[in-house]
Amino acid sequence: MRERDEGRGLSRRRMLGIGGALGLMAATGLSASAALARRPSVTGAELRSAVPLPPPFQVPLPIPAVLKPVSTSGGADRYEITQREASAEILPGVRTPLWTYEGAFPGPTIESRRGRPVTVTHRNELPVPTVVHLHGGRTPAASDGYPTDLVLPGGWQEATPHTGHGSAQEAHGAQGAHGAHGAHGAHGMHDPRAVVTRLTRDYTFPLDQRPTLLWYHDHRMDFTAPAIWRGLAGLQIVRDDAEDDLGLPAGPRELPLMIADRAFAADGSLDYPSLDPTLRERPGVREPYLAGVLGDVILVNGAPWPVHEVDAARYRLRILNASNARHYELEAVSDDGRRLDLVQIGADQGLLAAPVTHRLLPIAPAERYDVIIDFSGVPVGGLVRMVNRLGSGRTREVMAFRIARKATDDSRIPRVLSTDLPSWRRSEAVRVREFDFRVGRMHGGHGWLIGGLPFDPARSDVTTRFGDVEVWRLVADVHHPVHLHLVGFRVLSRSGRPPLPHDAGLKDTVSLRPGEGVEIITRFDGYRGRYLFHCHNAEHEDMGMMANLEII
Ligand SMILES: [Cu+2]
Repeated sequence: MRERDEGRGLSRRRMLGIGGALGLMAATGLSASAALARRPSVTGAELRSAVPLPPPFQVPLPIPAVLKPVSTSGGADRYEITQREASAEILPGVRTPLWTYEGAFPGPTIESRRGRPVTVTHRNELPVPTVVHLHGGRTPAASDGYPTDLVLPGGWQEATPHTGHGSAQEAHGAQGAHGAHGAHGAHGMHDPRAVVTRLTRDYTFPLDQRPTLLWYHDHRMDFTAPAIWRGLAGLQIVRDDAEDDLGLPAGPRELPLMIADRAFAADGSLDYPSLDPTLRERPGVREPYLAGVLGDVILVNGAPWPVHEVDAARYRLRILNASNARHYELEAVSDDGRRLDLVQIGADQGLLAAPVTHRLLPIAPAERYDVIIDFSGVPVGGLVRMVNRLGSGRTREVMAFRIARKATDDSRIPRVLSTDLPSWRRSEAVRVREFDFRVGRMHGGHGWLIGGLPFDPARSDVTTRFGDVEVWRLVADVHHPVHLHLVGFRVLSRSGRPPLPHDAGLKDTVSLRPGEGVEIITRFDGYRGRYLFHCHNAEHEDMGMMANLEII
């Protein structure tokens, strides 16, 4: 197995920075399909930590605490989350300052039931404005965390105009007062529809949607990537009776796994190549990292290469790739080199119709996979490593499971998991749209563009009628994990061929590979209002790769 890896090591480990992208696409005149033929496995550049890193599989896997509601009356649950600075011992013996939800990274998990509304009052005690988005939530626009719907810190003063990308368009007006409408993006674009609050904001989530794993994270205009990197990410789980009745592994045999890479500076802080480390004024990252920021430490639930003791039984792994730019191809390998099946039961937007068995599971930033793994065939004392086939050196390991004891197991994997998946047909689509996701010129520098344009909150990009079914064709230069707010979609095709096995089910993020064209189909319903679609490589998102989606 090792030899085979070495044989294709060169291409497997090739990383594509923005220079590489431009080199492939523009300077040499290579077409997208030629770029695809070279198959770079990663888009982005890796930071190297300046502190000693611990050996793998020493730190126990943390399970994020479940947040207690402050009220459950009136058929709805109310929660309060304070966003504040905290520090944590992520690497043994090293203190790391973080930006957190409730002092923890990941933030506390919110457990919720389908159709039971949840209101979360977020209080911003961080030094910068924030925005909360519940990724995968079917949420009214007012609570969806539009990037200019800022929650300002108590004492926030409007920053002086930065000279960021040197654009003449960057004329800032005066920021509106307390609770005012209107906000400015860092590139000086006034957004008259923004609803800005000071200190707190109530986000209301009806959760009238299929049960699944959601995640909440920061979505502030121009500064989403560094804010998530500093720790602003947490999980929310939606359940319902039908799923509870399936007999899937549950309780301690259901594990949320938030995978994220990070790098550490010499003083123990999280390293990140921000142009403005205060994250107050000038957005963006240093040139080598424009295509994405990768870390050399793999965290699962905030712990480096953790280990978890398990029974020799089935487990349900609810995997989220919360990395800014890193892609993974996960496989589970036992001591004797045997690969365990990863039986996928759910996608971003809930249960599949039927299980799909993988040996190798690709997972792009923001994607979620609901997977059953069976440890019953592994001897007690054995170790099963979760390996990332796209990594090299330390980033090849993710975490491990140590089989601690024999155990009885009455869980099962039903052959039919759900019968409510939408089955939209091409013939139902009232229109087909095409969007190019490409590197390009933006504000005098390099940016990431959709249809040749960088994000502008004031521009109409897509306007669609409530209830319309549409087919979208998404075309990529390098890797772009494309995310639609509000709606789930089905993958119809990849470069004219049938979808891949892991494209099954209802998704809200689809991984475009270099040079690929992916067709998706969806119905725009749920709520009317202003939403977004964007690349979920968080650096691309901050540097232009978003667009407006208005449902009327
Ligand atoms: Cu992208």
